[in-house]
Amino acid sequence: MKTALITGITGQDGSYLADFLVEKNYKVYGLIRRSSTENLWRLHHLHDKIELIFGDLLDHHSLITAIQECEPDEVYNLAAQSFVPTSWNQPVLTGEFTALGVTRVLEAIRVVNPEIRFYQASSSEMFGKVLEIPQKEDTPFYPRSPYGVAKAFGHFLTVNYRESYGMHASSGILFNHESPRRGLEFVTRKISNGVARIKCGLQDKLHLGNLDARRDWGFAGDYVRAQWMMLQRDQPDDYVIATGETHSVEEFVARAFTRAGLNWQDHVVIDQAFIRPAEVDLLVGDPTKAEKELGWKPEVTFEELVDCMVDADLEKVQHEIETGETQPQMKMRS
Ligand code: NAP
Ligand code: G4F
Repeated sequence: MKTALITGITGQDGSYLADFLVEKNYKVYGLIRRSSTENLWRLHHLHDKIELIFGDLLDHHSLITAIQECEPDEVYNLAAQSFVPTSWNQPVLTGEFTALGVTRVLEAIRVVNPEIRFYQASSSEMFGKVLEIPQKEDTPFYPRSPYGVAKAFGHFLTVNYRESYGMHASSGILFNHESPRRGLEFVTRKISNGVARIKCGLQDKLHLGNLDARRDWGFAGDYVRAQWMMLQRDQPDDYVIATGETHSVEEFVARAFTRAGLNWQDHVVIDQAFIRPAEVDLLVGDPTKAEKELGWKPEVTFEELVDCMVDADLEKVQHEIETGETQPQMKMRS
């Protein structure tokens, strides 16, 4: 039985990766940070199948202790401040988590056991103002947010530890991936949740920013499979993980409202509060290397992804109404 430690296990990808590794008969540990309110909703179904251990990417000592206690074969570093707009409001903290946090994890591995295999959650946000279409592993980076800059640091540090110390450190350059477990602040889930609430009469308008931005959207369940595949290779390397298709936010909106039998033009309001200081206009990845070397292919199409997110939120909102558990929508300015 192999052992894995996942940082960021409470997040979208962490929960899908935990599902995947439990299914593969791994002993799974998840690193969580202390919180005054419970935030384990994505993991409840795994309560007797994984173990949680306290630690924080800001606290080097806690990472060393966690790795010593779990004795993992593989570490998946998914923890990060991952919301792009927050990176302009909290650029220093974003650098601490998302950039220097990678250094702390890699150093902890190097000190405790450099044979541990390491996965770094790099991002297509590093391509930013893209210098090539589609984006490949060797496309130069031009990040457009403090988040993108921090991810570029983590990416090159991973390459550097591989080259400096011969560590089995791989970096997945993942394009946007979504699911019913996506955080409510990201545009896809904001849309699917908004559609469900409008359909159920809980709100009438959905405030959004730039509808022209284009993203290469895939399903998170497909993408965590690629993360695991990278660590099974004899040689560590970097891989673009993407569908190769790009769609605008407007296309996502139109499909989501149609799925619920609504006309998006009746409900969507363009709100300057959601326009970013610098935008990433177009992302589309070329996953050829991952297809050839890992044998990885996405299985869920864009249309299936939108439909499954809307259906899941419709079911969730209807259930909340039936059980009287509906929560007021808090106003968030980004
Ligand atoms: P997510 O849902 O926002 O989850 C982020 C995770 O990081 C949460 O578990 C969070 O814990 C944890 N975390 C944040 N700061 C931490 C700290 N200081 N110490 C320990 N844990 C901390 O993100 P995701 O969508 O699953 O993405 C996973 C990773 O892939 C992230 O690194 C993200 O930047 C990267 N990525 C995501 C995408 C995408 O489209 N989803 C694409 C490319 C790359 P709390 O629950 O305590 O906040
Ligand atoms: O869903 P988003 O917030 O995701 P974004 O910025 O592309 O970042 C996500 O994907 C990255 C991979 O490329 C990850 F590394 C990162 O951690 C995160 O998971 O925004 C997508 C697009 C943007 O162009 C944004 O301007 O949607 C546009 N948008 C339009 N209206 C909106 C809104 N985004 C949000 N969050 N909220 C809006 O109201």
